[in-house]
Amino acid sequence: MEYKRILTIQDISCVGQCSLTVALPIISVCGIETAVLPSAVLSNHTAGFTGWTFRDLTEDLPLISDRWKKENIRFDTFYTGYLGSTKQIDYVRHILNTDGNPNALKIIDPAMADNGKLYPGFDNAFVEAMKSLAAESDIILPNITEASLLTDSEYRETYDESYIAQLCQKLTALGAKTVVLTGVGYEPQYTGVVVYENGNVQYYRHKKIPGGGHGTGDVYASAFTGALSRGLSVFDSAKIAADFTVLAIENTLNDKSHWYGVKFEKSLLWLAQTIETLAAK
Ligand code: PXL
Repeated sequence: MEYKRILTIQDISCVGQCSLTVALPIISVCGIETAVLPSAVLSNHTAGFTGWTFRDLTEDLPLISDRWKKENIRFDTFYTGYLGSTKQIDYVRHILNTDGNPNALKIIDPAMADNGKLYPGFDNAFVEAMKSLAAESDIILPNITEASLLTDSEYRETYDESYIAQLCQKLTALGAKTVVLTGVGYEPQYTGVVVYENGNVQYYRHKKIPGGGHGTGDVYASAFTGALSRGLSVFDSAKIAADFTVLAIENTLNDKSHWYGVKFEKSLLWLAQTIETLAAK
């Protein structure tokens, strides 16, 4: 097996089970070398706590990248998540275009919004900058809120297949090659993921667990990236990532004190075994 090296660029939320603290274990357990570039360091994530510290690492990004060039370090895949500033997005685009091996894959999770709202601290300028990163993606992994912001579409809580198809088409018109749209549910008790690839729509429906959980977008994107990097198809990777995320949410449901994230750790073995089995086929 070719041993792949991924670079994931997102924040370290020291507590909160999101971004790098989930990406690193999840991608590693898939059998992929995972290098990290922290966009910022926060005491905890910004969803539900009363406050947080925020150390912006924007100006470290080009310095770190220059060092890697001197060491001749290159990456096979890039996976970006929560980014700390609008200026940082320009640096990240440069890194994605200069620090990769030929044909390096760009997976972009435009982590900036959910449930119809931007996360605290983000504004329209950030959305505009994110569009430029999305435009260069091989695979983009938005939720419906992020997809509507990136495509200047109305955000809807209830919708039909044509609304979803339009979001996907508009994202590809922006420049994204393949779309993996999460949190798409047409019936109250189900949610799912839409894969839009080469003009074809595929849908994987799975159960919806009320009270979903923070950080699940990052858990999902990390498992997807790991599975894809082991040679599984986009749709199979999207399915495995969904099943893994559902397991993590189920592990967490009975613990109300664990409201800030999902307990994915106990399902890592399941993920590793599932991917090993499928990758060997
Ligand atoms: O899970 C997305 C995410 C990542 N990083 C930080 C966040 C959030 C969501 O709120 O606040 C710092």
